[in-house]
Amino acid sequence: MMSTAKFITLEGSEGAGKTTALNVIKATLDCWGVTYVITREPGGEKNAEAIRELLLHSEHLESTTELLLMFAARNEHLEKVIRPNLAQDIWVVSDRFVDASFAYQGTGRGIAWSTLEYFENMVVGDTQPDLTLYLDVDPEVGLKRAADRSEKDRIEKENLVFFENIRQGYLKRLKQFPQRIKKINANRDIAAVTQQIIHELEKAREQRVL
Ligand code: T5A
Repeated sequence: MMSTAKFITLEGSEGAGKTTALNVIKATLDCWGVTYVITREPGGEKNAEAIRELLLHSEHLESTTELLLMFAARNEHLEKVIRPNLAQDIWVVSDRFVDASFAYQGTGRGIAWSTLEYFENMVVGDTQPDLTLYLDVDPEVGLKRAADRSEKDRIEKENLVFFENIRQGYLKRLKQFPQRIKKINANRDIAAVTQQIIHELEKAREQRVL
């Protein structure tokens, strides 16, 4: 029998509130009685986690190196975690996926959209998410939240313009894939954000997207 497992991804720039959103998704899937794994990018698999270390904690990386490492990690993650789980009828929820590369390496670092599409075709192919929740936060609000929470990694040390560009990248992807990507207004308080996430999940369930 063909697998009916679904693939959900979560996106947003720094301090958007992905940790809270993940907990809401978990609680909803538990309610639905669904079997799932939670994973993340970059990382989610042994080799990919080693690449994550390089990505987040190297002193400096060229933009092209960063792009290649993101997709190398993604390939390991897809081959060893995402596809095998989906094939066994286990849902996959990933904290970030390929849309992040369009936003961070694309509009953030200035790598051409067509280059990103080339790697997307090569590595992701048709393993695209069924649903993506994009937490849209004003960069100033997000950076303040992230700064209050913990020490910054290499990418979080970028300036405000970089994060404004990232937001534009996500909004461009949203325009391209309005059926798959749902925008959540993450500037509001946690209760309001939680409510909208549950609403989007339930709507997708009703529409048999999930
Ligand atoms: N990256 C990733 C790329 O460049 N390209 C790629 O292809 C991929 C996949 C990953 C980095 O790699 C980049 C993007 C990232 O820079 P990461 O640590 O996994 O690094 O990603 P982060 O975004 O840094 O993940 P965080 O765990 O830090 O999540 P969030 O969403 O930034 O933050 P979160 O949920 O911990 O919330 C931050 C704080 O705000 C509060 C929370 O309690 C917390 O203290 N908060 C709120 N406060 C008020 N109102 C709300 N609505 C709130 N929601 C949360």
